[in-house]
Amino acid sequence: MRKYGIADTTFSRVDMGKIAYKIIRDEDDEAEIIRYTVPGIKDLPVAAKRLIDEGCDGVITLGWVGKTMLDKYSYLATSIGLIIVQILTSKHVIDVTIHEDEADSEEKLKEIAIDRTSKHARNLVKLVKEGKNALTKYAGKGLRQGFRDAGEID
Ligand code: RDL
Ligand code: RDL
Ligand code: RDL
Repeated sequence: MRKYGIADTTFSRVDMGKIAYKIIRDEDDEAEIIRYTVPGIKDLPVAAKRLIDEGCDGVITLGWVGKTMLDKYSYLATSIGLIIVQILTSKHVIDVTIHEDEADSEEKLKEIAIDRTSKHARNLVKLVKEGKNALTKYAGKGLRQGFRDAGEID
């Protein structure tokens, strides 16, 4: 039985955990899905590690980063932590991060959050279900999450 983990935060201003849950359920209706909500991004690496220790085949983390330099340093630390978890466990931890300075309006930020979460939740299911070559047909296509695809240069 496939098992997915969702780690999200109370700091986030969009309920991305709910969106990820729905997408994973739609894409893999037999799977077990475990959600783990923590206060903020720096708590995500251990949440991801615990989800994997409990048997998850892959995890999606959903973080929201504020606008200040302090927030950006917190994200850098988080990102390194998430990469360490992947190396230690040999499992994918798909990092969905929304940076509050990516857009000027709340509406646009919400749009980015929904798009990035949905696309990466699908990426996670593909990687868990099909493995190494699941995304190979999209290689070099300039795919983006949160924005329109940049496209391939020809
Ligand atoms: O462990 C408790 C907190 O330290 C932890 O939840 C942090 O991730 C909270 N946090 C910051 O301290 C910060 O400076 C967060 C941010 N910035 C941020 O931008 N986004 C967060 N948390 O989710
Ligand atoms: O785990 C899912 C994503 O977080 C991961 O695929 C990142 O590598 C995606 N990504 C960024 O989040 C980013 O801010 C990439 C870039 N920039 C980049 O410049 N090039 C990438 N990915 O290949
Ligand atoms: O070219 C515009 C964006 O792709 C670029 O600004 C990216 O760095 C934005 N971005 C993030 O900041 C991030 O944390 C992206 C991701 N994550 C991501 O997972 N996928 C993206 N962009 O395409």
